Amino acid sequence: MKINRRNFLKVAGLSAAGASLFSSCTAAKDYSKNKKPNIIFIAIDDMNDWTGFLGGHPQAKTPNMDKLAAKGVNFVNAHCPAPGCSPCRNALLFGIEPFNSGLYPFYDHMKMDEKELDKYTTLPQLFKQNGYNTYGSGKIHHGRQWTYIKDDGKREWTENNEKKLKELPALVYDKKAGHVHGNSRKMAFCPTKSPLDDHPDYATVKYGIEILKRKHDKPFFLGLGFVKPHLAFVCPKEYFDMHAGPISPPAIKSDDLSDVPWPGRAMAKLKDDNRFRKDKSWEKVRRAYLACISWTDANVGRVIDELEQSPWKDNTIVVLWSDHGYHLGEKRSFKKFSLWEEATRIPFIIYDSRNKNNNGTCKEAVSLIDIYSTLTEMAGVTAPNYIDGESLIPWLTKPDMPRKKPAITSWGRGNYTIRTRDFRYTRYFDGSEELYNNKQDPQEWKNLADDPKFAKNIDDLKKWLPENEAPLVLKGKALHNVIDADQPELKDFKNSWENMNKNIKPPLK
Ligand SMILES: [Ca+2]
Ligand SMILES: [Ca+2]
Repeated sequence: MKINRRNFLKVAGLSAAGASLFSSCTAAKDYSKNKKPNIIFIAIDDMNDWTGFLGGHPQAKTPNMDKLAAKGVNFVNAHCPAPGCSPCRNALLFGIEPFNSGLYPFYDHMKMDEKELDKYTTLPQLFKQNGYNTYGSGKIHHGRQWTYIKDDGKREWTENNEKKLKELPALVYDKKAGHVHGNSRKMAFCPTKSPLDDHPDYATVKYGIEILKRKHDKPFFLGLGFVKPHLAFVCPKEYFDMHAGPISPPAIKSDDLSDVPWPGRAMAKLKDDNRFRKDKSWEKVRRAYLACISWTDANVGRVIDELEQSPWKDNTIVVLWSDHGYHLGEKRSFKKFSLWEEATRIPFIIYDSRNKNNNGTCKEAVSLIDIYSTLTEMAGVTAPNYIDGESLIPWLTKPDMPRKKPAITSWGRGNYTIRTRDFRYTRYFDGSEELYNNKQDPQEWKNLADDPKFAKNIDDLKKWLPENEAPLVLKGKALHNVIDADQPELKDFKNSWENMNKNIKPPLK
């Protein structure tokens, strides 16, 4: 790819970290001279660091993804642009931060203004416009039409598997073999009794394998979106059997929220935590989550094994990511929707089969917002001018190179967290703050924001907060489940806190 002015600035920006401009340019040049690579784009829903290659839980079993992480670059300090399916995927696929697009909460693409969507070129759409055949199956975008926006996928996909997935029968649950909250289809944590072919992720991989077996006269972009380990935590029994023993709870400090400001407390799902404590179901919930991650791992393995047997094995880039992390009791919370490590940190691997020496572990903070620039540059495709994020190509060749730019996660207008290699600084819309020294306190138990010793750290980190915030986009807005600058109903939350706290054992201070 030619270094145009925009890319030059990007490279120059990266070089501020200490790498020479010359070596960054060389890295980019090496990529540009190659034949167009194929891309396998693996999107995983709600998978946190409970994997072997990230070490978030000692009982995690993910041999296939571990192997992929070892072959490629394993970004162990990677974070989402927003801790919710819709805002994260809009940021990643449109290539723009929520504070620049105004797409802070959830949206229904079918109800959004066409002009709003027309501002952006999605990643698969861009590849399609640049000589690629694009194939999609499963949850790539968030929403009713997982793989496409508005127009039956025509702008993004040469072909997509949506119709077949829609025809799959509902999964049958073996409720007695696990835990189900009431009659809920969603709050279910148990094995399925359905044949493998009925599981959407299995069907998505089947489609992926079919694409890899085809003859291709153009480079391809294959998007495979897995819906597990998202709720319901259900998958074939075999994967529950892999996690039969007692499940260790994560490290939890029961009064952890006591030094957290009100907006942070409001993000914690105390009711869920309270319920699972009361009916003693936390272990079953965690077992089901580990089982679903192992199930996802098996599906990833099927695609990678097929790739290795295929003619594309030496000219394909695999990028694997999850849209955000997950709380399983830490900070007295369940699910995502917060600005702590559990919710922002995600699995993120780039394996470039053309450059098999590009492997290792990157501990610098990176964001999924960087995928757009990275993939387009690797493939020699020119990205639109509005794109946020920076190419991670320099870190594919030198994963331990220091990086200046931190990862920024937004959750509602006004709520931001800045993650560097060693620190996390969070500022909520009302000005309240948190600071964690992740190197010494990986659980983020001790909020240091009021400690004068760290005033300089806060000043330095604050500089990365967005200078301008795009106004919230109203049309097509769906779930808006965060207290933020646009719905600052803190007073109501404070009033209800007393009542909620009465039922929490031990009560929070
Ligand atoms: Ca998700
Ligand atoms: Ca704390």
